[in-house]
Amino acid sequence: MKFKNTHKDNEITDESVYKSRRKLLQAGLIGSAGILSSTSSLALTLPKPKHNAKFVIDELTTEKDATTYNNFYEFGLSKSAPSEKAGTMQTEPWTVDIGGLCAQQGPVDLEKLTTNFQLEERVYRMRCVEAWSMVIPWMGFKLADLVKFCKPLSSAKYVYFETLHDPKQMPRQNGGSIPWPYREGLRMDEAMNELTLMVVGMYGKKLPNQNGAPLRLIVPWKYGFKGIKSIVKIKFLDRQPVNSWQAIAANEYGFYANVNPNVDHPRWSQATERRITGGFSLFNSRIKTQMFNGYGDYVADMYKGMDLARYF
Ligand SMILES: Nc1nc2c(c(=O)[nH]1)N[C@H]1C(S)=C(S)[C@@H](COP(=O)(O)O)O[C@H]1N2
Ligand SMILES: [Mo]
Repeated sequence: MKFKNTHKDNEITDESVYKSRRKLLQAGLIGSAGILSSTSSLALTLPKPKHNAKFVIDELTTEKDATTYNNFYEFGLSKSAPSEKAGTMQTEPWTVDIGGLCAQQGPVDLEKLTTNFQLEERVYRMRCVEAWSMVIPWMGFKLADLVKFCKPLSSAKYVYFETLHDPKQMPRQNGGSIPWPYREGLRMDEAMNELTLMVVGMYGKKLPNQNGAPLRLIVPWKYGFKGIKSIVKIKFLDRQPVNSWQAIAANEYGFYANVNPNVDHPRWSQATERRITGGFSLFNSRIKTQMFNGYGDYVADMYKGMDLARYF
């Protein structure tokens, strides 16, 4: 499998958009009417997203791989546990509780968010800290839109997120070594970055439960664990929060978790990754990991002057 260097996402031409659309067609991922054609048949109807041609990649992980090879520890540690066990999770209705250092306080219906903010479809690379990666067409709105809606105070420097905590629905929350609920956070400028998405769908459909339905975070220049799933709480803080993986092993997983081929995990190299297309196997192509997962043009400025080996 040949890997195409996709550094220049922001210089995508009409031709490459067409080519990638043709690839999706060939892979059977979209109908000829386009990748978004199935959204009208959803129970919770999502408004039609705008296809963002700036974020297209000439390669795509199959929907089957992206929805059966997952990390969602609330349902088990194996990659197949989420797709086997998350199906019964109740995701409608869904409210997000907003609080902390902001003017907008209290619960907000998810539907209000999906109708108030422009939904976009974007294809992003996703790089897990375990050194596998995928290319996934997400559907969502900018976290920046939600942050503005919350009217943060000037003292708010970080945004903090929590996953649903419901051991009746999430069997592994009854034990295990992770302090539940799963937690994540971003610095305010990271939250406001145009790449940062609140995701409600993938492959032109509503987000499957195993991928973090009905609302999850996607931060494509960071390791996958920053992409917290099934979000029920958002809080604005003046101090850097401790995210779940940092709480578990601070020497292995930091707060920033920017994809960085030059900073190895203490137990394995981060220089390359196994690109998952067509089923996980030892024969998946190994490709070079890109600094900031290839999104440096959009994000490198935020980390100027920071020692990225120290703030990993
Ligand atoms: N609540 C919660 N969110 C989570 C996780 C988790 O275990 N629980 N796993 C993270 C990790 S390690 C990765 S790589 C991605 C995987 O997302 P995917 O299954 O949609 O590919 O979700 C992240 N979000
Ligand atoms: Mo991950």
